[in-house]
Order: sequence, then C-alpha cells, then structure tokens
Amino acid sequence: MTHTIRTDLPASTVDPFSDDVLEDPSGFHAALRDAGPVVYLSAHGVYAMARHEQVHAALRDWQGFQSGAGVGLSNFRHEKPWRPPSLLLEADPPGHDAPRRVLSGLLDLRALRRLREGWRDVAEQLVDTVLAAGTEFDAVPALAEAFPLRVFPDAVGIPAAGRENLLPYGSHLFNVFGPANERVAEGAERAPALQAWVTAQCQRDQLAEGGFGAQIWAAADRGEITPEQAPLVVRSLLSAGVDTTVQGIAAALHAFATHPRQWQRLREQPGLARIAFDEAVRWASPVQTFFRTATADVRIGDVVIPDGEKILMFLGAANRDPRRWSDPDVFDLSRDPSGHVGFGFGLHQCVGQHVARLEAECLLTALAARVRTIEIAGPTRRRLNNTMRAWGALPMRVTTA
Ligand code: 4IA
Repeated sequence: MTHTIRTDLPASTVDPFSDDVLEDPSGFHAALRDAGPVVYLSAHGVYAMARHEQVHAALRDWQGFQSGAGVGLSNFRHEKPWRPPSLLLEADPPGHDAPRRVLSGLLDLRALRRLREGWRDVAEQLVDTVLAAGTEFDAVPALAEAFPLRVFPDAVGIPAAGRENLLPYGSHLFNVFGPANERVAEGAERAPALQAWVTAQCQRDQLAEGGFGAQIWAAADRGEITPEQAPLVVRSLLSAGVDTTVQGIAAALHAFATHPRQWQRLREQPGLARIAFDEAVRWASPVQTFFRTATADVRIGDVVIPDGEKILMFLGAANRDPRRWSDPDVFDLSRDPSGHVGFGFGLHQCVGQHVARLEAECLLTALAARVRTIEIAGPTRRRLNNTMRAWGALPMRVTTA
C-alpha cells in the first residue's frame, strides 16, 4: 500500500519498533507528545497519538477508530491476518458484543471471588518456597512468571502438558502487532506449531470442568455465542491473559525495588496492593501500543486522518503525559492512577483486568507480609518486544521480615 507523504502535520522519522526505542522509549515518547496531538510516523506511513487527551478520546470513539481492521500495523482491509482474528480485540460492534458479554460475565469481580482464597494460598506457598531457596533470585522466572503460569492456566482449565508454549506464543502474538521486523522473523519459525498447540487447547474436550474454558463452551450451549465462536473466545484468554499479567507483576516488582519507600508503605498498608498494581500498570504500561484504523476522514484539531489509515496509540506515553499526571515518572502509591490507559479504555478496555488485579494483589500481599526490603541485585535485562514492555531478568535481593 502506498501512503501520501504528509507535510502538513508534525512528523517523526523514528521507528517506534527499533531496538533503541524499545530499550528506553521515554525520550521518543516525550518528543512525540511535544510534537503535537497527532504526529505522522514516516517510517511506517501511519499516524500516532501520544498525549493522554487524544489517546483517551480516540479509544472512546470506537465508531471513528475501529478495531476490526486489526489493532496491529497490518491492515485487514488489505492483508490476511496471521491467525483468525480475535472475536474481541480485532472486532467491532455488533459482532464484538456477544463474545465480550460472555467473557465479562465470567471475569467480573463477583465471579472471581471463588478463586481468591486458592490464589492467596498458592502465592503464599510460592513466596515461601522462593525465600527458602535464598534471598537473591531473578524475580522474572521466580515470581512474575511462576505465579500467573500456575494459577491462570488452571483457572482456564487447560491440561498441564505444553504450558511452556504459552509465553512463546504470547511473545510472537505481541510482536506481530508491530511491523514484520527481525523480532517477527525470529518467532515465525515456531509460530505454526505454537498456534496449533493453542488451537488444540481451546477444544471442548481439553477443558477441565468448572474452568473458564468450559464455561465459555457452556455459554455456547445456551446460545449466547455460537459453537464456532467458543474456541476463539477461549483463545482470547490464552492470548491476552498470560504475558500481560507476567509483565504487569514484573513491572510492579521493579517499581518497588526502585522505590523502597513505596514498599514500606505497602507493608504498613497491604490494602494498597490493588492501587499499587494499577499505579505500576500506569507507570510501566506493559502493553505499550496498539493501532486503530480510521473509518472515515477524521479530524483531530487541524489534522485530518484519512479513511482507512492506521493510527498508533501510545498507551505508555499517555500514561506518563505531564499534561495529565503530576510527576508522571514517579511511582507513587498516594496518587490516584484511575484514568490511566494501560488497560486500554472504552468498549475494548481489558476484560480481564479484574483477573490481573487479583493475581497481583495475591502475590504482592504475600510478599509484603514476608519481605522487609527489596533491591536490585545486579544488571537487569529487557526482553524486547514490538508491543510489550517486558523484563527478561530482574535480579533482586530481599531481606525477610
Ligand atoms: C485476543 C492487547 C492484548 C492484551 C490482547 C491480545 C490478544 C487478545 C486480546 C487482547 O486474542 O483476544
């Protein structure tokens, strides 16, 4: 596809998906926000929004900025998606609504109450086991990966075998929302096998009784969605529910390790765990970006975005926009993080956010009861991904309470 080169609006030649930007996007984000409410990204022929006001408004406007043409760079009006599109993420009303209703019923706060006690026990056991092995560990595998990978696939009801495929699947999925760069090329070889494995887990006979997966199939029996839709709705859980919570928890642990006074506050007031997690999601924005597609010529201030053009929403930049947040770069439990767009906003806002908060709350509470101080104990390492702001290694040293 060719794009008209726009010279009538602020432009950037920087590739947001380059290693340098992914390693530390803060300078690029500030430049984008300061350049204007809408910026043209000539590296990919797309538009960008990085200020909170515009990102928030565009996410509310699902009629003007659709998801059904894909929320990655690839435009489904012109290109075939690498996997059958998600019925939730890559869909618009009215088709979007029935699958969304099924999942929001399954994952609302009331429905999750039955999971709380068990998850709290698992978190306490996990933290005890980690601490018994030593007070220095890599928090990414030891906690951030271990906890969600133990509780969430069980809650969905998939078999134990093959769960090691979940993170590589997610990693590729989140890379593919970006351009076909070397990260996508590296994942491409394994992608068909990972996709086949995930698809197999979504079938009715694989899913344990009582789990989210079986409940999705039960919703199909009741006619709330079709039997053809059921496996794809299960797939959404396996796609959106693993890497995101792993990296949300990693972000929270990193935040506390680098803000020791905030850790003391959490220890004094463990009820702050939920706010702390939302503040960590605002501060780190594990899901950094996704796209929308203009459904008509849309005017934003002086700029018209033409019908069919892609717009990249910088959630991470909006979540640190000084026009919206005071001292945005500070992780602070006394701030009200509500209004952050780390879970998206509007019609598509994360349907699993209560699950994510519950996981984080269980783990942070278990840690706060047992750990007096947390510090970074060695070189940290990012895991570069086209969409996720992810940690590969977080060496930590703790003292116990
Ligand atoms: C899906 C944006 C991200 C958290 C996400 C990824 C995949 C799906 C939904 C959301 O496959 O439905």
